[in-house]
Amino acid sequence: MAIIKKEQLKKIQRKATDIFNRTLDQHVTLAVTGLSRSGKTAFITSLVNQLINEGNNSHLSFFNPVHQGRFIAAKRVPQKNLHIGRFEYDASVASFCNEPPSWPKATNGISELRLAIRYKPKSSMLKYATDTATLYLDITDYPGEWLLDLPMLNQTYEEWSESTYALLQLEPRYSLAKPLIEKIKNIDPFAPVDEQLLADIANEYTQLLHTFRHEYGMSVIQPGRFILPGDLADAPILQFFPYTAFDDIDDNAYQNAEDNTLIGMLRARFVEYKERVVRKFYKEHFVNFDRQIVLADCLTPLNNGEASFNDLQHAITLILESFNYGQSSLFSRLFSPKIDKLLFAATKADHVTPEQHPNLVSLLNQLVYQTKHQLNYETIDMKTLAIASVKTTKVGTSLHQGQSIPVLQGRKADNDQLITIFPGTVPEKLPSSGFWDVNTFKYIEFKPQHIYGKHECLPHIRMDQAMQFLFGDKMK
Ligand SMILES: Nc1nc2c(ncn2[C@@H]2O[C@H](COP(=O)(O)OP(=O)(O)O)[C@@H](O)[C@H]2O)c(=O)[nH]1
Ligand SMILES: [Mg+2]
Repeated sequence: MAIIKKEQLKKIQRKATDIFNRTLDQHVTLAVTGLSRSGKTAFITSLVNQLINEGNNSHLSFFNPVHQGRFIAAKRVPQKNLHIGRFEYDASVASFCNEPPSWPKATNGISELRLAIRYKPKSSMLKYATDTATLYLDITDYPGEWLLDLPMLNQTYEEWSESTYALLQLEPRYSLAKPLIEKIKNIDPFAPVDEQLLADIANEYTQLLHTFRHEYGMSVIQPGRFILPGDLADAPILQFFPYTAFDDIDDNAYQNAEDNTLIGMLRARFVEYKERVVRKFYKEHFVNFDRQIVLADCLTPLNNGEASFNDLQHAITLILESFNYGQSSLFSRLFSPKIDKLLFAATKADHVTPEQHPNLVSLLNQLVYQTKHQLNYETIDMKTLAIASVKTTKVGTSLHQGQSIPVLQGRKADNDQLITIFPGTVPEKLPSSGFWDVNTFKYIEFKPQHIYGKHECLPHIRMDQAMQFLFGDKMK
């Protein structure tokens, strides 16, 4: 009899705890973005790897739940949105375990992964209510290029063509775009549309965007979907281009052009793209994000030179528009976003010696905050950090002309050669023109270090600080 009573009591207690747990469960949607090759896949892989292997020599002392001994365990659980691709964690982490190790494969769209993180709540009320609580973390990976399209929502096809044309006038874009601009000049915009011609020129424009991005390290790529189409690859909605000869045509004729003319079709596709691609992304995905990390690789543009660096600066200004929640901003008028914390992280900090990290952060600060005074970020808590999701180098010192200087040691990505270098200094401020003549910074691609299995933690720099800012407050 006594036993039954005890059992029943336990059952009631468990039920009560369940109810409490359910109400105490927290849920955070964390969005990870950045331009292609800024390190999104590496960041998510590292974050998941650190959390699910916590305790196995992970280094997360700046992540409060770990530091305070309240972290219990994290595991992957089925994602919430079944229509979105899965983030390929297993394949990504396996690439670091291979011999020789390699970087995960490049991705071109949106993907998702869900973690359940169990922890002991700190606050006394919660402590007596339940032993453990769970934070569900939905992580979404999406291309930063998609945010570059936001300003298009406010433009007509004519305005967009003109602003794109102005951008194409600047080097290095101009020399590369000249043949295409000439070709566009020579077509009759009011002739009945030739679908093949339109597809061919759109394809040429897309190739040009790839060249800007991948060969010249330019960051402002519009439309962003053209180089990162996700599931829209080859869809006609991505087949249009800026008409670069508006000055030569009659405005009335343009306004009255039917959809079956070349220019009419271009205009119709542009409008369709804005509605079905740009607006759809913000409405279906962006408005659901609670927390956002924007990854920026400042080191590659620094290595590429002035044009590439200035373009990064321009891209960051455009990206920031998506977080400009001021009453009068385009963004707030169109959507009701709810992001309350925004982290800007300078990635690949393992490419510079540690004493350069403060400079890297202050450079990023200047890139981010240059426009801050014009915008209204009151509702968002913002922070900047220098991180390495996957640390590839070891720090040491070396004697140079009788002086001890900090150096890095790592394996070169192309030939696996072990090298020791001083990669150079990072400017603390936005470089002026004179800087580029004396810039000595050298970016060498490193191979990741091998880990012995997926249960081993990847070496990192400040991933714990990133986690603390992004969701540590939800695990109190
Ligand atoms: N040294 C170093 N290189 C990194 C790091 N993260 C990314 N990379 C490099 O940047 C490339 C692109 O990273 P990835 O995560 O695929 O970028 P994504 O296109 O934004 O997803 C990788 O292949 C690496 O060469 C890092 O933390 N340290
Ligand atoms: Mg990726």
